[in-house]
Amino acid sequence: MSRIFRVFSSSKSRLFKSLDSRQLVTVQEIKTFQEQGVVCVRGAFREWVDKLKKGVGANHANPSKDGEWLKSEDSQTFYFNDYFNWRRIPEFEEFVRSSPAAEIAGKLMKSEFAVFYHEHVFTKDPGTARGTPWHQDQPYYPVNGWKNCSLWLPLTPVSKVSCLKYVGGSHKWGKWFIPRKFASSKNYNYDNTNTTSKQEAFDDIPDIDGEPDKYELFSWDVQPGDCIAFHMLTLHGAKQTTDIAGRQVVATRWLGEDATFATRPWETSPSYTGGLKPGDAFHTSDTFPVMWRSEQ
Ligand SMILES: O=C(O)CCC(=O)C(=O)O
Repeated sequence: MSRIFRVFSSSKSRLFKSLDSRQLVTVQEIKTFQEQGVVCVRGAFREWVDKLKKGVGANHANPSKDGEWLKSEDSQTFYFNDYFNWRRIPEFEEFVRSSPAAEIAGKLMKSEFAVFYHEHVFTKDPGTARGTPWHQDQPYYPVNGWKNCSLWLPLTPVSKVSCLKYVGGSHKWGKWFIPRKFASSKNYNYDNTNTTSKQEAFDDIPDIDGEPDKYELFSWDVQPGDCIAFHMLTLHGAKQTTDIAGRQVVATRWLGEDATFATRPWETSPSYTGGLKPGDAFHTSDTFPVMWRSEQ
């Protein structure tokens, strides 16, 4: 092959690669995710919606030991959540292995590779009064490291008022907050006056609803197949769902090359350790497989 042809064909393949990547996630979306801690990516998963709905049906019919049906106080309606079922629900496994989720997450995290942590189903029945308490995800998890990402993927149309709200930039505050139980919206038991190092110090979540003007809040009207990608330290929460069809969501959680196993002052969820000890890298455990690698 002549040198000119080789140069042309390699720049051509680079061009196609960058076009292909742009279709999945743009440079601007990566920048927004990094700076704001949350970004809405439109339409990447439309062809996966029916399959994921089937998976949610299977999950509802047969929840795991961690599945929770949280009843509304005023009606027979429920807020359901369950996680880590992808190995026994084929529709979820196919999504995790074959959809563009791993690549999108890997690129947003700016990671060499994307490790799959777990999937998480959230469904709200039409009319349920249950909201989602403000929280960050990472304090619940036995995960340290900066490169991480959740893809929150609605399977029903979700209006801006029923959507999660995200506090822009909160992933960079350098603060970790005490987790709250979804059942009661109350803090986990934790005495933050009794800590020996800053690293162990977890704060109370500020009163975001009481002073919304103090924060840059993001939320969107989203359609099935869109996704909202957010950092595991980004504060988020939701009011009750007013959408007629309720709201069905599958979130997938992804970790990058710097993610290591950690302990917390409470029982972490998921409880699966994959045999990891504190400080071990997640990608060294078969429980948390690498699903995508950068070609660079
Ligand atoms: O959709 C919800 O109600 C909660 C989702 C959530 O908190 C999450 O994906 O981390």
